[in-house]
Amino acid sequence: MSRRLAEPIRDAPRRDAAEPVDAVVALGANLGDRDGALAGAVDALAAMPLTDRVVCSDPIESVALTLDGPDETKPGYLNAVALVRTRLAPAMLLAMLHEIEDRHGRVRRERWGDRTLDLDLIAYGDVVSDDPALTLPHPRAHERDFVLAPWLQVDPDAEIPGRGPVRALLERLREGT
Ligand code: PH2
Ligand code: MG
Ligand code: MG
Repeated sequence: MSRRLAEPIRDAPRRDAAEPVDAVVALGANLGDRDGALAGAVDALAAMPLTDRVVCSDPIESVALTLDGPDETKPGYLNAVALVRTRLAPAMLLAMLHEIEDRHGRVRRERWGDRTLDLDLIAYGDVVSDDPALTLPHPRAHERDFVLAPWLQVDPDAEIPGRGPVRALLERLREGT
């Protein structure tokens, strides 16, 4: 091979691996050892490949939201939000969240039913996607105070792509406007 042909390859800019992205994961549990499930999930998030930082909010108590609205008769939830810096692609990250849920005995029976552990991918950087397999940002995150409040704790300047600052969304929700 001539030197001329080889050169462009040798001089081509190096393709770096994907840049890390800040993903937002909501954690929830309303059955069994809720504290243990959330703590175990944070450890499992930190142990994911291509993931170098996990910061989790304090857990908060919240009333179970059902398809018919808040239900005080259901076991209460412990919710938290984790910021996860990762180079995992969104679909791979989602698959890993499901795997962690499964390891915590998650049973998928009823939509919005009681659960030992729920891990929802709320945002992945500023990606906006209406893919039914993974809608980003999460289509209902902006209307859930149990997501917005802990998110604000770990990132006071957080924004939901296409919706605006989390702080303003939470204020609006609490004012009921
Ligand atoms: N998750 C649900 C359904 N209802 N209610 C509360 N308070 N917290 C949750 O995380 C939650 C819920 C389905 O994902
Ligand atoms: Mg959920
Ligand atoms: Mg879920």
